[in-house]
Amino acid sequence: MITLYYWTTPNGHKMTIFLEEAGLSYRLAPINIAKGEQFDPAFLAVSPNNKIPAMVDHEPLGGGDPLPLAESGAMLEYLAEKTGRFLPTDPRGKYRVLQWLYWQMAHLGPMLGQNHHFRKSAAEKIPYAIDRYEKESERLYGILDDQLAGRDYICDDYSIADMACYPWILPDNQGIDIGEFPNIARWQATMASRPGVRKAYAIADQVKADPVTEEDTRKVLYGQGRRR
Ligand SMILES: N[C@@H](CCC(=O)N[C@@H](CS)C(=O)NCC(=O)O)C(=O)O
Repeated sequence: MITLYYWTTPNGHKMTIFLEEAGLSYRLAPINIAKGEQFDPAFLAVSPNNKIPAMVDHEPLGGGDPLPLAESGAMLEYLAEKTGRFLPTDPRGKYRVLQWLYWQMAHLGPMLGQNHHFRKSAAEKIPYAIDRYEKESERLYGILDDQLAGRDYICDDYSIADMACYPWILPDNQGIDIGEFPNIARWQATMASRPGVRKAYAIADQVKADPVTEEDTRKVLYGQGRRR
């Protein structure tokens, strides 16, 4: 059994997508990050960087005590290794998927996150910052679109790279004209039609029933300094 510490954000969706696709049994522990629940000491013991997603695997790979794990990239890699699914075992195929997984973790997620922050969340609209992250988002969409040309999935077979990238592709929020990226649009439709993906988003809709305001979000999430 796995306990998934979760909220309804792109990084959270990655994990419900994996768990639903693999049919693993898990318990959802919602952590409402707009209400500050990520600073609860019990959660910090699992996720020292105060971010969702995180998990505890009560029957871990290799045996022994329950395994706490944070960082969605590491969690996806761990679950792929544990189940033997969604990550090739041959070295060439495996590292190709990991290359795109780390690309998502290092580029797509952080840059589109900044795009969202400066376009939507920041109280002060700063043209330089909006322009910078919009251009970088367009650049990254272009890289992904090229990779998807002639392929159903990012690395041919469905993998954790697709699960990591898909939740971040939100063109309407990111100032992106998806018409310019036809391979992404096609892949997005394929992803959206997968039963495991549909289930993951249905779970998010249930959890989201607990609404938060932009004001709550601003107070709790932005301007966090050193934790003492
Ligand atoms: N690199 C981390 C990023 C996780 C992350 O940024 N989580 C956000 C929600 S998407 C969060 O928990 N924020 C709470 C906070 O900043 O206090 C991962 O991929 O797991």
